[in-house]
Amino acid sequence: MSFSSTISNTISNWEELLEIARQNTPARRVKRPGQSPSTAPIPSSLHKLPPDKKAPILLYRDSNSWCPFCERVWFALEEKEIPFETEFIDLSNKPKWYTDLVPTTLVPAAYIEGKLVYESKDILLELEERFGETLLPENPEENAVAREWVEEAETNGFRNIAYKFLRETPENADELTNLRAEFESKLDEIEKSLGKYPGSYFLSTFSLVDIMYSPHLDRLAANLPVYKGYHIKGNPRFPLINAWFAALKQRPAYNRVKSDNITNNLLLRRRFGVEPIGNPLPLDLAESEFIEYRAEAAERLSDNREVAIGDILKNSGVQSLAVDGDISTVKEAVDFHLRLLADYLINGNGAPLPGGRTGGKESIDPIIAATGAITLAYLRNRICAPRDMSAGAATAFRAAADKVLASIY
Ligand SMILES: N[C@@H](CCC(=O)N[C@@H](CS)C(=O)NCC(=O)O)C(=O)O
Repeated sequence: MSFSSTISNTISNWEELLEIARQNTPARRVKRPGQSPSTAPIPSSLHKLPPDKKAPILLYRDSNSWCPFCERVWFALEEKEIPFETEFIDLSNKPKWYTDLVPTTLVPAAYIEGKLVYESKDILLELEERFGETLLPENPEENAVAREWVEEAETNGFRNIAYKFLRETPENADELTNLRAEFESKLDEIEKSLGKYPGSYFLSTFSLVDIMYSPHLDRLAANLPVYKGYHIKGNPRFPLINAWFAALKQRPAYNRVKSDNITNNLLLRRRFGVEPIGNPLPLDLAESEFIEYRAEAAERLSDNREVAIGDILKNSGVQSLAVDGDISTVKEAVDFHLRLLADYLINGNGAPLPGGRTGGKESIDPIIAATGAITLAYLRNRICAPRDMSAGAATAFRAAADKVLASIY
């Protein structure tokens, strides 16, 4: 069997796809050849750094960009528009120099103008100290409340109670009811705090308090529907928390640093072995947002295709479809289906069906179809936001992968 060039040529080549994608999105990342992760985000404030000057911050964060505490720091750096460099730490195999350097051995840690600081809260406060109190209210009384609430976010037990409810599955129904009631009463406290000042944020302006809570509430809002059948979003008991989520969504920095719901869902299952009982939240992208995010997803896929193809060939199982040890057809079919996906991301429903079929009558070679199905299913679950692309782009990417996958058979 060989991969027909007539079929392959039905889709633009990678250079064309990349060029069109780039015309439709400003999103770019830096490539990190041979390293994990294979790309890194570019701080939105990098242009503020004079040439030949080093960024004032070096942030140590987790290589998969899952850590909610690292997200807090990244969120603040983006909000404050401070240029920074990132060094990624593999948490499954922390380097000795890192565990020697940071007393807690945890991420995040940061060199801030040469001073080592660790613990996300302390890093946030140090940034306020050195780069202006832009994330603390000006009014002295409110400023004091903000500082108190930042401390409280670490000591009020919210996180422990919330993650206990999320991760534990007690046999006894009463125990589960108690965990849920305890969690809801913590959310009631947050709801009450959100009602103390005008506007949608904790204080009368966006502040460190919002940053302390957002990575955790985001993960809970994404995971509780799937793993506990419990909804924060859309729950009439928490109108102010819902308004707060809506306000966060308007902030560009938040959209750069957050994870998408599916990344959160997949992580919980993989990392903590929790079994899903409910459905993921519906896609949280407006139709107008889809267009730019689809272009970003296409740009990421086209720009980083070599790494994606290498990963698929090595880890997805497609190799088992090779005939007589010849991987070339499988490789071409992987490449073809990825171009099909990029094309679909760019052109939407105008994109042709696999194999150039128009009415679905002629059937495609089964090995090519199977390779395509594996490729798309693998990548759909493999991509991870914000490690590989923004949350919005990841949402658009997965929706497109599902759509192309559904057209294969
Ligand atoms: N209180 C710390 C918590 C940091 C933390 O728990 N980091 C986790 C990642 S989410 C970590 O480094 N885990 C690695 C380990 O436990 O070895 C902070 O706010 O910075």
